[in-house]
Amino acid sequence: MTHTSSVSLKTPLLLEAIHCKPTPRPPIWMMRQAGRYLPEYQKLRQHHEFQHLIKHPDLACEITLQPIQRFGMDAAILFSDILVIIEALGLSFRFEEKVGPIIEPCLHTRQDIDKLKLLPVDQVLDYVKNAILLSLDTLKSYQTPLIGFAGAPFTIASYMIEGGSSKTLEKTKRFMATYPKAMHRLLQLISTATLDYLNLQVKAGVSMIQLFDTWAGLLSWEDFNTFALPYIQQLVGQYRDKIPIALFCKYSHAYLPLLQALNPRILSLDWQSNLEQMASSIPTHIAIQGNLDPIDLLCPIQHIKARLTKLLPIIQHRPGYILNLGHGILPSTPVDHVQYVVDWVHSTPSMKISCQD
Ligand code: 1CP
Repeated sequence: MTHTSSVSLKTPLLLEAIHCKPTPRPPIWMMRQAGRYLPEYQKLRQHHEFQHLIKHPDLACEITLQPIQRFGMDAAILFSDILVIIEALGLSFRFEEKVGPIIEPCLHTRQDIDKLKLLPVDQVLDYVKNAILLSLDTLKSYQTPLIGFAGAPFTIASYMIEGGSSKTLEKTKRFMATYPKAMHRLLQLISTATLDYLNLQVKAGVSMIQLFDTWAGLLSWEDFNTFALPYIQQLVGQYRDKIPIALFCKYSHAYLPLLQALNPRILSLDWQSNLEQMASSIPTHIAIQGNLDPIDLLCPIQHIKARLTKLLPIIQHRPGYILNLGHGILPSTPVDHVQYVVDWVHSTPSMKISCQD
């Protein structure tokens, strides 16, 4: 199904939900909605490297728009990657099929960190600004807001130290234990770069920022408090009055009270969190986003329907709810299952509370 522009001039549902206003139905978008499960993305990918796609604003814009055109999602997320920021610190990355990201050179010692220099973010990542500007221009006719994003400092630091993906963060944890001061210098440097990067995105016109601390949930309570939380706090603190920020951290149910205490505008819950409990315990001025298990979308439609039906009490009674997954959509997800979820949300019963105010 192809969705074309709407003629209504109403505030987009996403923006209403971010401000915790009642909406006739919840807005929906999906983490990693622009990507590998889409045949139209795969087609482009046959001809171009991932890097080429993110660095060419016309292609990045085309991919950003794909889930809007195909499904009618209520928000677009810029097609890019959290790792682009490391280029502003003089490192480079590439993606290898079946391996994932490879970061070069990766960091082994204190001296490696002392050698890092922050390059001008607005010059190095000018292509991101151009991709945002082009996407916003094209999104106008769909009246769909654009979400920008960044990795939180801990997650970015972990890629720089591991040199790629890791399920245990062994090197990062050893580095933190051996060189805690150097780790803080690294985190502060990334934080400064990220502030500039968010500034670039906000100035270009995104409506919301999703901050991904994907791997901070692998930390112990003490390490989370020492190495992840203060840097998320810096970013949320600096941007609270400038743009709504959604905080996402995989395996974060234990840390949700800490994230909530930062008073972000939106909490993006992973699929292990008890959404019903969170919907009643998180203060109603904080919007919540989530949290279907991405694997639910690989299951039969009846199962997906049952999962969605369970969301009804939240949809009908909790203003400030954004329907999303609890992590990124998987490459093997059938597109008709994504369409089913979007269609279900579009036809879902209205909120039982007034949508007038
Ligand atoms: O075509 C390909 O082979 C590249 C696959 C791909 C895609 C489509 C990667 C490599 N990144 C992306 C896009 C991407 N990455 C987006 C685009 C917008 C959208 O959401 O549709 C976003 C927001 C990201 C964010 C991202 N990249 C995160 C945080 C979100 C999360 O999933 O936790 C992380 C951890 C990354 C690193 C990364 N980039 C790509 C991959 C496969 C990974 C994960 C590797 C790993 O597991 O360590």
